[in-house]
Amino acid sequence: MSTILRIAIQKSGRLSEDSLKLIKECGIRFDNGAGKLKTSATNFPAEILFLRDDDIPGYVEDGVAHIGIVGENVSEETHRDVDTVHKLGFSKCRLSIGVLREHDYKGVQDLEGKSIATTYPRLLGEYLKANSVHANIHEISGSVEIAPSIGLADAVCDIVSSGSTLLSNGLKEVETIFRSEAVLIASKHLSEGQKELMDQLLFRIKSVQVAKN
Ligand code: PRT
Ligand code: ZN
Repeated sequence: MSTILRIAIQKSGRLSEDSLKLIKECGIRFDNGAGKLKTSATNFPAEILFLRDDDIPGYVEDGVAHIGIVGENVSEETHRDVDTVHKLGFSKCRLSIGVLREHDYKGVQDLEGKSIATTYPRLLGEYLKANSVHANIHEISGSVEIAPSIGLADAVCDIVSSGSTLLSNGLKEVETIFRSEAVLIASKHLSEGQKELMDQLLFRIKSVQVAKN
């Protein structure tokens, strides 16, 4: 059986467009029919799987996908056993702590005993531990920024890009705990043939990046 490289990318969201663009710029052609969950490249031995970003590290760990494109924030939070192969330079953002604007925040110790709403309990927990702060991590699955204004939590820990979401929810950014961008991750159990294909793709990715700089 001939070797095929299975590449997982986000189906629809902030990573999708740039992930598809990068694959196309690498000269890989495929039929990107709307709503498809899987497609085959026509001029490279690859298949593309369209998934939710949170699921990508797990699929790569299991070897269902051989490589994937995902935010470092998601890759670190899910803590799967995968290799981070290369930084891709797009979808840059940061994971930050925000508190109500009127809060007279003086430093991370102010979070002692407070409750913090987040979808990133693991990264937040590590940060608090490293700073010897004991806070109550309140895990919620979305609309994190609204939590302080409705009395659900004292602070939030969420992804920030421009900062306008924090601002429009009456919050200010007080600590940056993690800086992220899209990365290429790979399974630790690739066959020689799959590795060879990944290296070919990586070579093209690096060439695309060099051409842009
Ligand atoms: O459906 P699926 O699970 O696949 O997607 P998703 O909704 O979980 O993720 P998505 O598409 O929103 O984001 C995918 C990845 O893009 C994230 O994991 C980050 O690596 C990266 N990224 C870059 C961002 C942002 N910028 C961003 N601004 N992810 C989220 N946001 C959100 C943030 O959560 C907050 O609500 O945008 C808001 C803040 O933006 P600003 O500009 O107002 O600060
Ligand atoms: Zn997601």
